[in-house]
Amino acid sequence: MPRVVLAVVLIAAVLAVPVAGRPALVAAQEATPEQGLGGLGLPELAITLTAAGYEGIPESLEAGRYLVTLAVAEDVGEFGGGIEFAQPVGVTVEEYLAALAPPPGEEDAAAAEGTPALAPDATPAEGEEGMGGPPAFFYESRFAGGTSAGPGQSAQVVLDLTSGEWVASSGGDPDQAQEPITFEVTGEMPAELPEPESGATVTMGEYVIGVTEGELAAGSQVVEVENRGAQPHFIVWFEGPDGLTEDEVAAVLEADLTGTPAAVDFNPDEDLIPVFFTATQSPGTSIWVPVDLASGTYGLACFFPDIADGLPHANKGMYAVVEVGE
Ligand SMILES: [Cu+2]
Repeated sequence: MPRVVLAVVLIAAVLAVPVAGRPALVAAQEATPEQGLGGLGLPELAITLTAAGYEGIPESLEAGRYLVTLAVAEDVGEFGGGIEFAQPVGVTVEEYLAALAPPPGEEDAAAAEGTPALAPDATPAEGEEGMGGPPAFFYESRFAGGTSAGPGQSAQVVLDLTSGEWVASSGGDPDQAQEPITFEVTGEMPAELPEPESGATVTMGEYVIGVTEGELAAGSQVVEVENRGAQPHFIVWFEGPDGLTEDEVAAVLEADLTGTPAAVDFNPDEDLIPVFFTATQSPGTSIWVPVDLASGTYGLACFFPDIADGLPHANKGMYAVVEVGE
């Protein structure tokens, strides 16, 4: 398996962007059912993530729109952890799992390399830039989304699980050694799927990301994240210094790509703080997540590797700066 595949999977994870010296996932989601996701009568999937593994995923589920609650145990580690739901297409589950597993030694190497400001893992491995992008199955597989939380915290997400074989995993996060869980989803999707109310819709596409309905506000709210594009996308939400501009984000992204210092008047390693992550979603999918935002300046960026050249989507312009007011 080419090394770039690992890079792809790693960044598809970014579950708890493992950045030394930066706060882990800030308590971005302390969702409670009162915020609107609990009253829809959706089937629920309560999953616990401990250092030992994922618990609470049955071997077989009915197709449907699920309210997933992920409780992350304290023993998971300082960066917490997450879950991503993927249905391999074009490869067997075994091949997909093999692509998720880091080759021996890779884990330590990745940890030792240090982490540039935004999403370094999305950079194609040296010497592989010319290979024309990651393998096709990565773009054909069905990514339903997912969520993450810090140690001792929990997070919720509403997502759709359609009929077929699924893999629940960290998406290959090297900080998460837990074994992926495979499970089967049977039956047809219900014709009527309740749609959670949301305060804002964030839309992803090539190569744009933005709030297309409502607005992000300070405090607790449900946000719909939809992929209207042709490739898989995910979002790293980060808080930046007040007044952060898109030009500054562009400068940091370019610097990450080239390995040079960014010409910005803040320290990207300390001042761009990942606060939230929503896992990879395939075209046509929506998820609903409760988020709790402080007022401030946020950046949203996708680091999924592009189908054409493997470059992170953020480096093709897929980022946005959003002001969240009081
Ligand atoms: Cu993307």
